[in-house]
Amino acid sequence: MTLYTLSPEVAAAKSAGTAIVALESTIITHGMPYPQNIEVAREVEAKVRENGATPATIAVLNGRLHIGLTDAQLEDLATAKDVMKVSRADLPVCMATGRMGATTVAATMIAAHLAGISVFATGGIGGVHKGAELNFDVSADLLELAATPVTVVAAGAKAILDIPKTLEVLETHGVPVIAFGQDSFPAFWSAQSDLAAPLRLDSAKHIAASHVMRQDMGLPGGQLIANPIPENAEIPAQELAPIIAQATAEAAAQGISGKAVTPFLLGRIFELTGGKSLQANIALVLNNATLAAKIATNIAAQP
Ligand code: PSU
Ligand code: MN
Repeated sequence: MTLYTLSPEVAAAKSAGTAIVALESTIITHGMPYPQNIEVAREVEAKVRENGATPATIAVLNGRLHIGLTDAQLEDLATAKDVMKVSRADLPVCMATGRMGATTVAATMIAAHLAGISVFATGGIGGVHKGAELNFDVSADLLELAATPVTVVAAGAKAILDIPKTLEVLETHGVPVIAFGQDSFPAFWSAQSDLAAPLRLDSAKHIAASHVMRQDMGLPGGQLIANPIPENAEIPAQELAPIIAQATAEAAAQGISGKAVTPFLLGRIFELTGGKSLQANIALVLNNATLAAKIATNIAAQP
């Protein structure tokens, strides 16, 4: 038996050799509340289509890995209870035991690569958490970027993370971190940060060409494309700093650890901003879906 099921739409795109963009599902189940999660998931898929590519939202439904979900499957996932947050370590366990699972950036990259999909759009990646020198909390997303040849479009990293340490780990592992159209590394809710991005490219065409160059050279690992949030959707960093500090302190006080840390922080920031963080999050995910679709169409156009 094959390892996964393609949605009819994704199967058609694969036979035609047209562009496909992978989308993750942890953002749906653990990153946003219902019903905004399902609305955003549908809008992101629509944005990919508008820009000439086919969306492939990835999740595990009753133990089956799905590459592309029908609307009914998307709804099942968004409303299911007890959905596992599935990273590299969890994916085979979730599949072998028939559970529902939402894939993180790491697991979505693995699934996309299995299905021959080169480009993936998300909001923010996991990274090195604040206090990592004591708690050792480093997301498996960073090691996946080093291992699996998928180009990931994100809006940089959230300030819940230690962004300088996140960039250092990516550098150590040889992951190209490429800011789109600017010199600084974007900081999720803010387009600019005071950190220089290691690399910069100004067109989807060049990003596609460097993806293809890595394949031709046989280099393992992907590219991280850091796409700044649209300026009209930004939230000033000084407005979020005290909220992030509070959420981080609460996580420590309540002994939250392991894979629960990121969902806990995202949920508290949503509550403490009265939903404002979610509006920005939606805008940047749509913006990333647009760029990812353009990169994917450029890759698909290569001979
Ligand atoms: N950061 C965000 N939004 C998210 C996540 C991270 O701004 O939804 C999710 C992604 O699925 C990411 C995962 O892959 O959290 C990382 O979790 P961890 O830090 O436990 O590796
Ligand atoms: Mn972690």
